[in-house]
Amino acid sequence: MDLTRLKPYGDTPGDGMVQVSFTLPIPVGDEARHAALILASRMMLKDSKVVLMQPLDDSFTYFILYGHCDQTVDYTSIHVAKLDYQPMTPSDINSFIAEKLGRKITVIGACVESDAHTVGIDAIMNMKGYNMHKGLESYPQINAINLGAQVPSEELLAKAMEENADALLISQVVTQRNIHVKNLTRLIEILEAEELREQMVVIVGGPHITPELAKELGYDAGFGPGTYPEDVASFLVQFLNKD
Ligand code: B12
Repeated sequence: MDLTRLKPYGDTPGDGMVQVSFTLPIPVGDEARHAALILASRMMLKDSKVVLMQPLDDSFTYFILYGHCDQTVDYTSIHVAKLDYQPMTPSDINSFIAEKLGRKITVIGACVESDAHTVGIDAIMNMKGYNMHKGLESYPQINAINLGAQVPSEELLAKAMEENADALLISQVVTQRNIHVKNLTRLIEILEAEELREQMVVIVGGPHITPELAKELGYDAGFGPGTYPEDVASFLVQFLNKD
């Protein structure tokens, strides 16, 4: 296969078949189907077919279309920034903390400022965890404190000082009008103004967070969708061990 001209795979290699789904704010019907097909052609899909058209209510319709995409990508030219750590199991992480750091560590988690989406930070922190991966509260060597939703940066930092925290775990889910960037920047600015930035590891996660964005905003690491508690814990303990 020519990886310099990578194409989607449907039935046969390189046939370029893709599936797209979207909702239109119009009632279901022949006109709606036609509108969806025109949109698909303007997305540069060829020979598109509507394979599902379903009313969501009287004035919204959901579509799934199959179509042919001629575009290619040079896979060999792609270089993505990755976090530098070795994945470890929860049991190895606890042993690593006990043996290499020689003390329990404290992490404080929160959805800061306007964000009220706690499911992500709960997945990382809470005892029951996520998808059968237990959260940091279940790690004997980690003192995990979850402050929950809409925590002002000042309140988070006051708690971090009180607990002598090793790390802050920040969650940001809403990205409308770049509010995540504003909230995340505000936290770093306050940390820097209080001369606290070097005292703790600061990690951010959320569905639109990438390692690149996190670095750009002054964070030590960023984790995106599908993160498990042991991913962030592996990174954190290895990062703390470098100091
Ligand atoms: C549940 C939900 C809500 C609930 C939240 C309840 C709660 N207690 O969390 C309620 C109803 C309150 C809500 C409200 C709103 N919501 Co809402 N919500 C959702 C929904 C359906 C699911 C989010 C979720 O729980 N995902 C599951 C978790 C497990 O995934 P996750 O957050 O990505 O977390 C994982 C990783 O990202 C990562 N991670 C996350 N945080 C962290 C932190 C660290 C440190 C690390 C290491 C990793 C990490 O690890 C996690 C596990 O792998 C999404 C749509 C969707 N299907 O995603 C919309 C969605 C997020 N909401 C949205 C919106 C717009 C809103 C509102 C503005 C709606 C409104 N107009 O009022 C409000 C905003 C409220 C506020 N102030 O924040 C939009 C956001 C669009 C955008 N990109 O900005 C979405 C995408 C819906 C949509 N398609 O429009 N919402």
